[in-house]
Amino acid sequence: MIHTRLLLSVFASLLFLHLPTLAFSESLSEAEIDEYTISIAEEEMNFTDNPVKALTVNGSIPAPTLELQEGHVARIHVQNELDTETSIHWHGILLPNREDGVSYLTTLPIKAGGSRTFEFPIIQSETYWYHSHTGLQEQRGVYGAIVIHPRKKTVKVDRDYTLVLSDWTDDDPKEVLRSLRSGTEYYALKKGSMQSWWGALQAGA
Ligand SMILES: [Cu+2]
Repeated sequence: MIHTRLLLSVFASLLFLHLPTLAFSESLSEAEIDEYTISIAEEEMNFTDNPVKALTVNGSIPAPTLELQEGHVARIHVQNELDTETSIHWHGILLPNREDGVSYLTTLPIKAGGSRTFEFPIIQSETYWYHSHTGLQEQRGVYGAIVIHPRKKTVKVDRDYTLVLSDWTDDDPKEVLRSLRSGTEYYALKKGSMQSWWGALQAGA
């Protein structure tokens, strides 16, 4: 798993210090359901005046923030509009293994044109994220925040904001990976940050 993204929530750090108090065994049928449908598709996006193919969730990058409530049950329908398989991993969420979403490890992939409904009790709070765990789909846009509100609010706030920080490149992530692996200093050259032995010698290093 590549953890290149930093998720921040302005309110996250202090709100949720208490430990989960519920066990998985809480009856799913009695709990309230927090339900979402998310749809993964390929679309043209334009962040740099240069339209490129990207992967969106419900038409956006980042994916929509899923707001859940501790003590409820999450029911999330994932639709795959791609012509290739996909997956969604609920990063950092305590859940039954089969709902974890990592293809070929805990959960079967969602086939092209297929869908899967994930369902799990929400036994924790705080800010997390979700992302595709297939190929480099996450790098192309399939990531978003999960905000789980605690049972008991311990900090009074007027308004919560969720901030998702990520980077973007118009280049195909596969090409980025290839360039990085080839060890040709491609990106250092491009940014003019190539180390120069001659420059270092001249500077008396
Ligand atoms: Cu992850």
